[in-house]
Amino acid sequence: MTEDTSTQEVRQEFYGRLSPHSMTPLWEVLKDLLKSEPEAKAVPYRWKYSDVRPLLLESGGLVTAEEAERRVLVLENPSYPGQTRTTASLYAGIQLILPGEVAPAHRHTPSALRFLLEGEQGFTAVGGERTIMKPGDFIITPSWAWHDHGNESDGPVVWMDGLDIPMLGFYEAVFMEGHNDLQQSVGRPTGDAIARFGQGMLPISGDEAHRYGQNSPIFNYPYERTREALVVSAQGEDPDPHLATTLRYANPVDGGWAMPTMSTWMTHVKAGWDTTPIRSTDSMVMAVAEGEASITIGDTTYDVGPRDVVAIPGWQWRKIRAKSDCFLFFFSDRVVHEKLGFFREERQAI
Ligand code: 1HN
Repeated sequence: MTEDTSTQEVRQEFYGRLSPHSMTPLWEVLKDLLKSEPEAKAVPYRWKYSDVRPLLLESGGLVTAEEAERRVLVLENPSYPGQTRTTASLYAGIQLILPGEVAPAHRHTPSALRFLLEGEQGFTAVGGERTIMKPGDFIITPSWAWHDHGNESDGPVVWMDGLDIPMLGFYEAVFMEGHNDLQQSVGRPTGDAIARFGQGMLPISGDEAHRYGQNSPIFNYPYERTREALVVSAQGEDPDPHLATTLRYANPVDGGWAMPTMSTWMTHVKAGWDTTPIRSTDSMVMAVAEGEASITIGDTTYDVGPRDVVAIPGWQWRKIRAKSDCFLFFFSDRVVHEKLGFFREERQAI
C-alpha cells in the first residue's frame, strides 16, 4: 500500500465519522464553491411564439382561467426540469385569458411583471386601479399587491409573466393569499397613476408616491411612449456599440429601477446594426416586441421574431444582429446584484 492511498483511506474514514454529526470538510468542496468566474447552470434557450401559441390556445380548451387560477405555460430552463425557473433566479411564463374570462384576485410576496404579447383589450387591476394592457406594455404587480386580470375583447389576450419567485423560494419567503371576491374593487379611475406620476410631475405630497412600496408608482409603462422615446433617442445620437439604444424603466420617485428585485429595460437596434459582445453577471429574459434579429449567447445563435422569448444565463457573451428595426424587452436580476454590491459587466473592445 502506498503512503498516498493510506492517507486517502485515513481521510475517508475521518469524513465518515463527521457525517453522523452533519459536518463535512470544506477543503473537499472549496474548488467547486469558489471558481475564478461564474459558470451558469442554466442554458440559453429560445421559445418561438409559433410553437408556444398553438399549445397555449389548446390549453384554453382544457382548463378555464378561473379553474387554473392562472392559465400559464411555464418557460422552463432545460437545465432545471420541474423547477419552474427560466434562469437560476427568474421565472417567465406565457399567460392566456380568453374573452370574458377572469383570473381571480390574489396576492403573494413574489413580485410580478407583465409584458403584453397579443390582444388589445385585456386588463389587470393592481392595488385598486385597473389598467388596459396593450401589446408592448410593461406592467408591474408589486409584492403583496392584490391583482386580478380579465379580457373584455372578443379575441385571446396573451402576455409574458416575469416573477422573482425562484429568488423568494431560495429565501423561503413565499406567502400567498386568495381574495374573498373574484375581482377586487377598484377605487381609482383608470389612468390615475400615469397622470400623477408619469408626466414628469409628482404629487406635491411625497407620501402618495409610495403607493406601491419600493416599486414605481407608474404601474403600466405604455409601449407607445417607450417606443417613441427610443426612436427619438436613436435619432439624436450614435448607438452605444454594446447596448445600441437602451432606455431603462425608471421609478420617477427616486430614479432607480422600476421594481426592487427585477431590472427592466427596452433596447432598440436599427436594421442592419450589429452590437459588440458584452457580458454581465445578471441573468435575463428577453421578449421581442418588434423586429427580426439574431441573438448570440455564448456559442449559440438564435433567430428571433416578434413575441419570441429567450433565456440568457449570467456571464455569457451576448450580441444582437438586427435584420429589421428591433424593439426588445428585457428583465433581469441586475438590481439585486447592484444593491448587494456584486454586479459586474465586461465589454469586448470595439
Ligand atoms: C401569478 O400570480 C401570476 O398573477 C402569473 O398572473 C404567474 C407564476 C407563479 C406564481 C404566481 C399572475 C405566476 C403567478
